[in-house]
Amino acid sequence: MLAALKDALAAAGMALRGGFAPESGDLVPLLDTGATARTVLLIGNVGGAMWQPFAASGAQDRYAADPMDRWTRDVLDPLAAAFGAKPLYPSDGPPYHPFQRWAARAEAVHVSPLRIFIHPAYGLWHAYRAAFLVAEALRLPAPAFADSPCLTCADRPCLSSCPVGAFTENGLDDLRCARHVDGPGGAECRDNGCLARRACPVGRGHAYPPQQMAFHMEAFLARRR
Ligand code: B12
Repeated sequence: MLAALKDALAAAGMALRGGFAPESGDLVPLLDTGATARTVLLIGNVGGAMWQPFAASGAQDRYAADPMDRWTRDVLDPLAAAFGAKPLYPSDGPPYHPFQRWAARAEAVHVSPLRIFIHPAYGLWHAYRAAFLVAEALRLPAPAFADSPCLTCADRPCLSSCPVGAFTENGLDDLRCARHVDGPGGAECRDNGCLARRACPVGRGHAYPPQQMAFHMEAFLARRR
């Protein structure tokens, strides 16, 4: 089952990001049958692999709002049905499903100083597209857990690269960020992606292509306008 799922995901530029056997503290909802899911599979995107399939899908012409989220559902709802899984999405909510908590159960990701999760190989260039809840206990390869690369990063350039200091002790000041990015001095972040995220030395080779950077920035601004 997992090999077939991986192949189907690869066609959409997505990847299986690992999985875990849920426990009560994981806040995993029940299946539609009322039973407890025995496996949660996490699906995501790493590096720029998803951009081309998404751009070629026509979703940006088809959907005026949230085209990537809607395309994700178009791709993954039928796949989940074919695999007998219940799909959950990061944008379901509020209240939101705790995708980052689940991610930390499934693979070697850690909270970065920017609060988004860092992966030892992909750095900050990855995200989650869905969780598939499965009734059966699937045998999953053991995750290759590793320490956070931030522990040995003395300079922490991510924290000094935001032109308006939007990363505060309390997390991202998204209003301050959006005002800058949407303003006359924000073209560099708007067109080429968040300067703080791009300052991270980990996984630079996996950075999203410029069109994807600009797409995510515009989506972030659209939520605030
Ligand atoms: C709401 C939201 C936002 C809001 C945040 C509003 C706010 N102040 O809360 C806004 C719109 C600002 C936002 C922006 C972005 N977001 Co956002 N966002 C979400 C969303 C939909 C819900 C987050 C949430 O409330 N979860 C509920 C809590 C209960 O979940 P949780 O997993 O238990 O929470 C964990 C985290 O909070 C984490 N954590 C966070 N901060 C800290 C700090 C410390 C000290 C510790 C220990 C833990 C910790 O630990 C918790 C427990 O494990 C998630 C998707 C999701 N469903 O999780 C994406 C998500 C977190 N966002 C994501 C991204 C990529 C971004 C952006 C970079 C998007 C962009 N423009 O490209 C920006 C920048 C974010 C930044 N630098 O901080 C990704 C992160 C992927 C990753 N690598 O980790 C997610 C997972 C979506 C996805 N599809 O993958 N986001």
